[in-house]
Amino acid sequence: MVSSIHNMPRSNTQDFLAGVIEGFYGPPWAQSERFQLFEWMAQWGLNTYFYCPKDDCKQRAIWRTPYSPDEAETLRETIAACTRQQIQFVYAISPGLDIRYSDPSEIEQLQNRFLQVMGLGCQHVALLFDDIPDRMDPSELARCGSLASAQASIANNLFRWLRNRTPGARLLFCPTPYCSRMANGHLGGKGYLDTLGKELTQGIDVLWTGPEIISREITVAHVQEMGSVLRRRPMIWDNLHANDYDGRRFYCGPYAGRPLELRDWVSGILTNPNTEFPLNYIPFRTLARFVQASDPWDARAEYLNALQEWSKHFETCTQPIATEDLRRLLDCFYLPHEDGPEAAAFLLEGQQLFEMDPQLWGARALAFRTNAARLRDTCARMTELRERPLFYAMHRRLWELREELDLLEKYVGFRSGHVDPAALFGSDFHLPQTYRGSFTARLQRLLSQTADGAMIPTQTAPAD
Ligand code: GDL
Repeated sequence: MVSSIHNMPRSNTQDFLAGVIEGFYGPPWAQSERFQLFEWMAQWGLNTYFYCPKDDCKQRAIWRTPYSPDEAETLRETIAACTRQQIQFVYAISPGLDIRYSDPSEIEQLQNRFLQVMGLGCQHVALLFDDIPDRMDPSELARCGSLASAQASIANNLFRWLRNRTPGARLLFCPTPYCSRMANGHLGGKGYLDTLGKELTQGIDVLWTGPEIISREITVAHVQEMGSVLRRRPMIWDNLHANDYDGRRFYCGPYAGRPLELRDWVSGILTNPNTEFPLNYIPFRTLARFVQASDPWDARAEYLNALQEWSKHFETCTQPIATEDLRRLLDCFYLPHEDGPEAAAFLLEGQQLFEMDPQLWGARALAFRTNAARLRDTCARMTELRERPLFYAMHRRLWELREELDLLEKYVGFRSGHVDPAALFGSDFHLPQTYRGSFTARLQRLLSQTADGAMIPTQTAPAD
């Protein structure tokens, strides 16, 4: 399997793209946030910014409609800001929702868009076919042979055109199955990736998110195998810190679950992070360190260093927040598959207490209540942050955490008070309808997920 030149270690690090994808669902970043990003990137050595917010309608939903003069001006400003910081700007378009693959006028539409952004100073472009229906109109399918062939043919055509105009320009391509789980489920049709690997012109980069959309780990063996299938080193589109799929979470843990050697087997690493820009300091900082590090990668140590830097953004209008309080709080918003160690220890203590007879809790109950109350108070203190956008970005999730900590603290207090074990606990602050409510929450309670991922009907009647 591991045989071809595509599996030879990288030799030319200048071609290695390292940086940030603005590629999530939800509100795109503000210009001021992008400018801050570019400053950080330049300072930390990240070289690529990839523009493809899913909810820039002209990027995806109405991709044929040109940008208005105002919109074009905003893009021009963004591209110029990148250029000033020597960051490569990549403009991506996602025509897959309704493109007619075999209609040559569609290629013209794509060229027109690329011409528009090139006129604004952009050099590198991308063609994305993620999150689209994987079925083609039968007559189109008959003409093109397969979805993979249809997409490859469009990309090859554009690549030729692009390179004729600008020999150094890059074209990045996101396949319809962009992780192993999708490929294994034959999304895009059987053999999609094989066909793509064979038919896509060499020189076009292929984006890949790893074994999963949100990959806990990406190993060297995995990308070597993908390199063989795709016949080129994959370009990692990393969703490790993306949070657009769950409004209750955000991730400010370190870049983790990827060995440093990964860098030798991919053509770049680009992260598509939290939708809320202010929450991304540690994801960006630790990715930048990862790209340049030479020591063995210690994700927690890197996290703590980055947190030290980020803590300056947590200045308040009253007393400072203690470093350990900030660390405990942010450990609750760590990584998708992993709580930070301090949050994990707190949760474990809660689980163990609840498995015990409250009569035996003793000093453990008091310690748990003290920790819960302290964490709850740290949540409350975030309202004092001077950097308001940072507070606003976290606020809803902090409120939710605060409610839960408050409830737990009260519950453990009640049960430790030598009450009749049959006595029912209630809280005036956590009432039906207004606490843990919403139609969506009620729907969520209809099905439960087992540890291995199976969905089963929830046994108990859903309460509100
Ligand atoms: C996706 C989308 C991305 C989204 C992410 C996390 C890719 C290639 N596409 O599937 O836009 O932000 O998941 O929800 O990852």
